[in-house]
Amino acid sequence: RRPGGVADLDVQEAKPKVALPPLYKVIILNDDYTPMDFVVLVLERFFNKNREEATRIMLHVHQRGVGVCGVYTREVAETKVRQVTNFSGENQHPLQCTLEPE
Ligand code: NFA
Repeated sequence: RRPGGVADLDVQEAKPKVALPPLYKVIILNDDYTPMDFVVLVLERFFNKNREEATRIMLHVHQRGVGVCGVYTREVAETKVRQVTNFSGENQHPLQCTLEPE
């Protein structure tokens, strides 16, 4: 019971709430036209992957159709999607990037 509490029966102890924010996967999708090197560059530039990891993810997407580039809070994930979409469009590549709740 803490100072200011009223009665033992109806005073709830405050439980510290430490809820983590919801997380979102940023996904890239395979297509037949975007060059492999461009996808690797995107993964290095926007998802902070080294060449080896970027190549692994790119090949996974190429072979399986879809792959996770990273997991972020909503605003960060939305920014990544926008950056990839803009960068792909500027370079006339159809690379698609989206976000999904984890
Ligand atoms: N499938 C593309 C190609 O053969 C490469 C690619 C990989 C595109 C991953 C998009 C995502 N050039």
